[in-house]
Amino acid sequence: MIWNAEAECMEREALQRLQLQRLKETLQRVYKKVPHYRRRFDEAGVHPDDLKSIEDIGRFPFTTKHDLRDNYPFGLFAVPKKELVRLHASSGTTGKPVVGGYTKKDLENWSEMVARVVTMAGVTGEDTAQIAFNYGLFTGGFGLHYGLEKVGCTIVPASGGNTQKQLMLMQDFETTVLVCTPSYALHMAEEARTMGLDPAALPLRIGLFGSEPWSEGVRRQLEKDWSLRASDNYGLTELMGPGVAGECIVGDGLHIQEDHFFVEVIDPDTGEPKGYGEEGELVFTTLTKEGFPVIRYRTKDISMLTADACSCGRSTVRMRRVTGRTDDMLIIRGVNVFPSQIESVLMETEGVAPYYQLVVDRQGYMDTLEVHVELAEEYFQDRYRELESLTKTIHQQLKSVLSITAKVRLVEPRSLERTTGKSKRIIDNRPKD
Ligand code: DLL
Repeated sequence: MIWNAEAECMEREALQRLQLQRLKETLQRVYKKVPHYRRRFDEAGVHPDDLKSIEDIGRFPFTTKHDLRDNYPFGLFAVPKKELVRLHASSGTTGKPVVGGYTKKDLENWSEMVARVVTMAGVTGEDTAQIAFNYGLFTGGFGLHYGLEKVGCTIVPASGGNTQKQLMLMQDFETTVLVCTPSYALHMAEEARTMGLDPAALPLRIGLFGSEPWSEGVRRQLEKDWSLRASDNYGLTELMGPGVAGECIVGDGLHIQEDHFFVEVIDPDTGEPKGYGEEGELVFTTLTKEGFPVIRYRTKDISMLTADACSCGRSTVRMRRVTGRTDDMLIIRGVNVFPSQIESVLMETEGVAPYYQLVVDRQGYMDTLEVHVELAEEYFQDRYRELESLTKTIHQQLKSVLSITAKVRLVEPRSLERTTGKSKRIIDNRPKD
């Protein structure tokens, strides 16, 4: 089913006309209302009137997380605070959080976009959706909540954590849709088995997973564990939260809500534009946001776009699943390493659980990478003596994928930290230069 066929299946030409008109309005508005943008545009020698065609957006300066931090908390908002009806914030690992402010209209648009994304994934008003994202400043809980409510689902606002209770509710309320991070869904399945419950026997049929990178291997594992269809959805606080893009049931990339966001892909090093089918950093401009519009926001998320027709009938551009963030990329002895490459190797290796941690350090002038890999429980019990050969296999596979050597350390089942939200895979002990 398509939630809003008029918007999601629009002719490309009509969509581009709409985007151009909304881009013009947005640029004029931020120039008038947000001193930061006026200053930046003036410094770059561009004026909103210079935008004659969509391509002209390339003349306008990027916005980065630094700009958001420098203007913390409300400096980039385009309306007076009294017009805002909600604030959210992303925690981030360092410094001040990123704050999003929403007007009434922004919240209406947000729930509309989430309604589209969950409908794409196959959710209907008949479903019971258990939201195991945190409700709070994080956009995941409330964002999914209002979209699913708009679709007419029965919502179980469980929030994150308290896994045993989550599982009890799933059983008793006959939950059909699970909403959380992929890593929490893995953990919940593991916990279910510990409680003597077969997760695959529960009535779940769809998993709406997002908020962190996850591999095809993890998708297969989740689909097997829970006997459901695992669907990816993407978003970020800087743009709104979840609902920016989502996977339809064809499962070949995530449809971007292009009537609300203008997307570009750039080379993260040079800022030069990349074409369809070329990997790079996603950059978004909001087209309808009132409270907190952003211009050419550099997400640091690595993906690529395709405009090929999708058999679901939607005409929107799709982004490939995000493989990682430029700031998650490790540079080890000069080689770029993404945690997702390591996850892909591990997920193809029999005998290991989908939990791992990367410990980076420096010995003398030499960076070292140690991969802590958790053994699957069955493997640990049955085949203790084969562990050496398993270590060797992973070591060789990593070497061929990463082109550097990493030390592999197998660790006992259930010894790595579990998370109810986004997972933390990297421990970087190298001195900060
Ligand atoms: O994670 C919004 C969200 C909530 C999306 C629930 C989907 C579901 P932030 O906390 O601001 O917002 O984190 C945004 O998380 O820049 C990506 O690096 C990462 N991310 C989000 N969704 C995905 C995904 C929410 N599906 C940051 N795949 C983004 C990979 C994702 N990474």
